[in-house]
Amino acid sequence: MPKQINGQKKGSVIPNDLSDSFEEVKAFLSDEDTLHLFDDLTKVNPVTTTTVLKCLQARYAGNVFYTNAGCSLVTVNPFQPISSLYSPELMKEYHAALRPQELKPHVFAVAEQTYRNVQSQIEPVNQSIIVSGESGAGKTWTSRCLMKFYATVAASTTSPKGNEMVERIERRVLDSNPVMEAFGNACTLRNNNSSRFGKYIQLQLNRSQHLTSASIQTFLLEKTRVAYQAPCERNFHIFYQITKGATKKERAEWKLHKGANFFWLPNPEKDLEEDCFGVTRDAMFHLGIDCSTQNNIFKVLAGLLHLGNIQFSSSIDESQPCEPEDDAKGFVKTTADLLKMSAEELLETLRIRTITAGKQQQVFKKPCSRSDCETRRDCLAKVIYAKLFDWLVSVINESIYADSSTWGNFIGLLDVYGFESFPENNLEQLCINYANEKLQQHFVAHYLKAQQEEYAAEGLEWSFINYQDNQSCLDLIEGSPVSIFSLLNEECRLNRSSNVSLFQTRIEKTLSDNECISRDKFSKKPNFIISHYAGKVCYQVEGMVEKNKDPIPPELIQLLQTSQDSLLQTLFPRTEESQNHVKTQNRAAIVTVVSKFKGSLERLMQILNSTTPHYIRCIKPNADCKAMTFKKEEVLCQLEACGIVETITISAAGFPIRLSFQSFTERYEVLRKSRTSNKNTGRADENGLSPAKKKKALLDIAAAILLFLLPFAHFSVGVFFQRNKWDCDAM
Ligand code: AD9
Ligand code: MG
Repeated sequence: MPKQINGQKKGSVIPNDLSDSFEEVKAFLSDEDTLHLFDDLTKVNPVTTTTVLKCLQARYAGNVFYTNAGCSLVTVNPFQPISSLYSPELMKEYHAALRPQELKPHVFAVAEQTYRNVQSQIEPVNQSIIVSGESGAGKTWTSRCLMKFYATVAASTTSPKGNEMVERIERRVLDSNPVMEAFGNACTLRNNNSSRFGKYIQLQLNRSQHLTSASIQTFLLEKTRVAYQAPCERNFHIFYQITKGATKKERAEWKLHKGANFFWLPNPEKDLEEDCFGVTRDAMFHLGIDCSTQNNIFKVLAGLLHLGNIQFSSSIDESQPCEPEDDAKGFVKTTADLLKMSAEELLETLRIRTITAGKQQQVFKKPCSRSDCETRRDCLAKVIYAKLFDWLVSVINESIYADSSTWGNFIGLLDVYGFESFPENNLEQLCINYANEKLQQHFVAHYLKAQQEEYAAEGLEWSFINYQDNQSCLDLIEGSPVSIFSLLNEECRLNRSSNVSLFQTRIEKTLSDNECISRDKFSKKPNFIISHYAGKVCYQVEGMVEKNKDPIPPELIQLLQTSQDSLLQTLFPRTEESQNHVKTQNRAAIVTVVSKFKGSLERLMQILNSTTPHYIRCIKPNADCKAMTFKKEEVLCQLEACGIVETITISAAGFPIRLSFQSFTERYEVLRKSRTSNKNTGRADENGLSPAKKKKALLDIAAAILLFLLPFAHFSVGVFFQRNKWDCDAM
């Protein structure tokens, strides 16, 4: 933990000449009626969770949902559409503003500032906007707003590939949203439109700052949802869209007769679809997925719904395969028809395991138990859906990506699933919460830690502010030599039949030194509790190792390769390589779910670290998603968890503008006394600086001085004066 390096009180780095205005602000603040006027939480004083909370509450009550918090923007979800807040006129206003950050806090202000940063060429030029917050807080909504903003202000001037028939790039980028959400979002207990995958989209700009290309990277789709939905939750939206939105002809073709019941389609009565199917189809079309391919996709999805209705009855004789229950026999046939494969082979693959053993690679067949049959059925659905999702992402990327020679810099938008804690949590929640820990660490490292360390290195007077560092929690989850991930991977590698209680004891014994782990002793199920930065979560151990292994029986892939369906043939091609893969899969080293996820997150972190980050913190003001309802306790928990108060305290007391020495000299060298003025000639001086450049630099300086005079705003040029012994006479 950082220690106090001087005797100052927290947040007391306020110049004496500003202390009068400080007193004024304090007096001003004591009047709660005016709290909502504070656009920036750093101006609230004293900065405590209570004053910050009161300020946000007062603003929310006054229909103000955005507030600056130093380097980040805080949004509080209104849970009701407010059209005037996102109008094209408002977008233009922020885009045209001389200083967008001086307008009312808004997601457009962040978007515009980020856009200008790319232009300013101050390193690093590439930008990232990291949108965080718990499930239902408004991350996806915010990301959509950002995308709409860039699609408007950075609209390209040329037709795509010179072809008027192809939709413009901005349109295609926006159209990726309804498609990705239809296939990757679902109604959960926390959010009716919960993202069940993480997304990082790069909006790539050419030299004229026009959007010319984009690319999407996704993270860990929660594919188990296809075959299992927790009570009161639903499957992915697309399944409801096809069952509600299909035409009569399509219904007949996809065998989705009105009133049909599907196990994998729970809670269909929740009417969330409206006309979403039409929107999804149009968007798919604009992205280059023609009607016949769409038809093919929906037919396969209908096939999965039928597959879910195949139930097995236990076999009395273990040497005999389980039979599908009487009314499930029809579903075997419809599934096979829709997936264009043989019904017999489908049934055989679900009920009989093929084992290859011995030096001669002898093949044995073994009937599966009822629960094994069901696991294989679920696995078949998951493997098809996950492949389909990845394929869709690649099709979207093909449609929106242009050769890298056509663009130079990018703005990346990150929208990952929010922190989750359900009554029952498993590997999915562990991965989701791990991703959130990583992002929190990025924020802490980038902002809180780096800023304070830099002040110390610069020798500035500064009192360190304590903040919650989540390193030990990350060590617990992913660290080496031992962590939860390493123990899970070891279980998978040893491939022994997992004993849940033993595994729990191993976790407890091996990791007991870490202060972030404990156990719910009152629960009958083996579990472990992790104290995350955002709260404690109890994880059930049962099923975790199996989920981490995510085994796909090779026979299932072989079955899919026999399909006559053109989409399935694309998803599961019969190449020699894939045949070999099927053969060797049993022997190959298992790449576990957590290893893959960790790898993709590390790559993401590398990208984020190479960009200038901007943070948007979304707050969910009530767990019930009720419009205009602000529950103090719930907001408080989120403020405390994400370290907002520490951020504000540091921002309020710190230096808001930071330039590298090189950028600073390039900009302001003109003002050095020794340089001769050539104001009237219009020619550049010996440094290559034209009068226009000088004028700009002088204006910059004037603006900086004005900023400096604003209460609590400091100009960090002082940092460079101290460090580089700059000749200040000219100023
Ligand atoms: V999750 O981690 O994917 O489960 P998100 O993405 O944080 O979650 P989302 O953006 O989906 O939450 O927002 C939840 C709901 O809040 C939306 O469906 C909207 O109905 C509502 N919302 C969010 N932001 C706004 C807003 N700025 N104005 C109006 C909003 N409604
Ligand atoms: Mg979301």
